[in-house]
Amino acid sequence: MDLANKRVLVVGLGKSGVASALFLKEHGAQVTVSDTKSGNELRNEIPVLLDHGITVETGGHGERTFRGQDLIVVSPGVPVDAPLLVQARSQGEPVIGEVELAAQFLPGRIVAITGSNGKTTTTTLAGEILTAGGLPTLVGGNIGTPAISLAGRATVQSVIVLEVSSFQLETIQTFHPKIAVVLNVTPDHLDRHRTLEKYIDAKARIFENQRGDDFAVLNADDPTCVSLARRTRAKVFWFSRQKEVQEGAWVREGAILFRNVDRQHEIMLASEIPLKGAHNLENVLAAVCAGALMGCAAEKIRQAVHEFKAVEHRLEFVATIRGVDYYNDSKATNVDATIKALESFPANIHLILGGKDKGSDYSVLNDLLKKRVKHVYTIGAAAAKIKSQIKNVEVVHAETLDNAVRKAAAAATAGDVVLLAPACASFDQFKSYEERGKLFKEMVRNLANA
Ligand code: UMA
Repeated sequence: MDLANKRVLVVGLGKSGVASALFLKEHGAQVTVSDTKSGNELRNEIPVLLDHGITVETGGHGERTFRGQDLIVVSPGVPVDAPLLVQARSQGEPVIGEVELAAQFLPGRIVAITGSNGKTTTTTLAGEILTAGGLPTLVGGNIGTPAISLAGRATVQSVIVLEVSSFQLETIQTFHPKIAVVLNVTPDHLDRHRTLEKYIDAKARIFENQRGDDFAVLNADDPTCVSLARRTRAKVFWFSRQKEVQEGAWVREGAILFRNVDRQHEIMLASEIPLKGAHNLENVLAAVCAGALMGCAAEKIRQAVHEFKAVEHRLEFVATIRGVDYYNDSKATNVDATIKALESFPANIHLILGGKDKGSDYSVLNDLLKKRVKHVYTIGAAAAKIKSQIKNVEVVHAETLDNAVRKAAAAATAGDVVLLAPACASFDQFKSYEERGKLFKEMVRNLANA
């Protein structure tokens, strides 16, 4: 794509928007950025853009701004059916997402990882396996480093591991992963996609440009992943923690095996995985597949998994205070992630739930709440909806995270677990799930000093 003197509009001035605007400007485009937030809210982002000669529109998207553009690049958080985007498309203006822009400028092979849960852990681990295997590896995408910001560093030898979300996949055109991993698909982001079917369709776009010499890595234990196998032209490798697979990774008598055609390798013992929870075994199996398919030696894969530390905000152990264990799973932003977190502890859990609702059904937690949870502490905008849908457990309305931590700490006794696994997005009370997790950890550490 030749960007020289092209008029390009970037919609959204978050991480993706800033990185895209700077990249486009550097490649000679005439760039405008538009965001609904006020100039004051964006005071940290604006100066660097103005310094680079980028035009900035704040406080809303002007209709005229969208007219006559040669290209519109949208941030993942911008709904694809926003009226101004629909209108721009109808006038023949190409609309792509930040990941698609990156795809057009990233040399090297892409390993793309999607799924409703486990993406961040699997992306990070796959990056470490490939690095241990001696491959020049870059990691980015939904994990927090916009894919476009890797474009300057990647070469044809690079392996680029990208966490990709359904939002990002909705706006691809040529994005073509050598390996596409789908970890699982459970209801999420229904406020944006409206139906589960549309959410699955967005995820399935990860295969759209794959060919017969590419690979799809799918979870044999997840019914939606099994049905997705029909939607790819790539060669399918499976992973399973429950059964043997023909080609891919599985567990036999406690050992993780990988088989490709007729060659079978023992990678490591499942007991060597330093992460809690059955879902993390799935994440490891998926990352093992990606590493093995890229040619990494079994010993290097084992070493990388063995040395892997839990990703921050993903069932992250924070501290033991007066015999109570505190875990930060702020990244559990949907109900399925909360289920996986609850399944990681046998009983006596004090669960902090709530935040911005995404159209979720919280009643699916009821069975686990009954068996494993002592109290639920609700916070944020979703609190009333959660209270109306859950049962079998005492619900304490805490409103804020700070209050929830203090109430849980007061109620918990030695041997209990206080778990932040909120099943909701963070944006009603926090800037991001990272900010929510960091504050939780700070509050817990303050308890230790109290
Ligand atoms: N905005 C508009 N108009 C709109 C909507 C939003 O101007 O109609 C503006 C907002 O005012 C804001 C900006 O767009 O200033 C934010 O854009 P964004 O939401 O796309 O956020 P980024 O900072 O660019 O972060 C995005 C991803 N965010 C989302 O998908 C919501 C980040 O994933 C990702 O790390 C980052 O790109 C780099 O790739 C976060 C996320 O929550 C972690 N992802 C979801 C998830 O994991 O479940 C999909």
